[in-house]
Amino acid sequence: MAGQDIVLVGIPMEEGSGRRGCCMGPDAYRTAGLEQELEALGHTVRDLGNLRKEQVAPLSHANGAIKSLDAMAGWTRAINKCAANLARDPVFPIFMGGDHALAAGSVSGLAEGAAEAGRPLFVLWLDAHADFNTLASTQSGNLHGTPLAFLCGLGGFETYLGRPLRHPLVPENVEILGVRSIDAPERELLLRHGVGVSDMRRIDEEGIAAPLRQFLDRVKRHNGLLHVSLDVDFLDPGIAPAVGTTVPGGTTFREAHLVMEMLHDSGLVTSLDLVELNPFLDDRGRTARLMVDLVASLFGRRVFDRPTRSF
Ligand code: B3U
Ligand code: MN
Ligand code: MN
Repeated sequence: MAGQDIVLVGIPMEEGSGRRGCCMGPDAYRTAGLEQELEALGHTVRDLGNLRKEQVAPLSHANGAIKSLDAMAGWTRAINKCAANLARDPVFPIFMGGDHALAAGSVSGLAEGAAEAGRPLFVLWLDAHADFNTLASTQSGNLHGTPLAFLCGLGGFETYLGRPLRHPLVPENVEILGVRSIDAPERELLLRHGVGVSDMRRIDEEGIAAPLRQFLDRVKRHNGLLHVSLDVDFLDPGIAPAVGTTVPGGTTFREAHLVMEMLHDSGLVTSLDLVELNPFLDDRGRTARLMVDLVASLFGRRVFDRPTRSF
């Protein structure tokens, strides 16, 4: 992964979460020095600035709990086009959110690029939640709880793109890691569709490296592209308070860095979402800085490199 051409895209979307503040996420990453850290590791970085959502005529749904469906559709369409274009270039896109609903656009666009390249797209979803609600099943109405169900081709999401999803993910090619909060209907849907799920129970028993290694082996065997979607609430709220939906019992500082280092060593990762950072809730920028440090680990920063010996 040395010397990559990285493209940063700011996505100040917050309508998918139940509260305000994620719109400041992209600027918090800039302030925390994401670009400079990546350049210091020998990569080239181009910041495209912030994307804007498309304007969509008002949309409604039978589920009256649903919030901001028009905004969701406008963002998904804009992000999808941007991601599909970036997927055709030999660059590594980082989508700086923004709430997790943005992944409906980023991953659907990247899936179009993967299909054109004739390679399967795998997704590692690092999250306290499964984000596998449908428009019919969501009780909160917060659409950041739905992108993975949309991306796996579940029905009823036609409003998001205003057309059918061209390249749904194969649910077996998705691994949700670190999950510890799943709604009852989500549990049923995850099982029915065969999505890979490694919950905190498994991580406690086997360590975080075991499920990750298994998944990475699968990606490698299939010559897949690998997208990583990193939700701040994957981390324990004690180290990452700047998120609207904290769930106790999250990954530790050491587990999270190990995941990033293993991902780096695999050489398989081709794109990244950074989502759910709410700078309004942060404690002197510490969550933003931790996220930047994790990205640095993903891009090759390490504690101690032993030079390879020639004898
Ligand atoms: N599953 C719940 C909670 C939730 C999902 N994603 C977040 N929270 N961040 C829901 O609202 O769909
Ligand atoms: Mn999420
Ligand atoms: Mn989450």
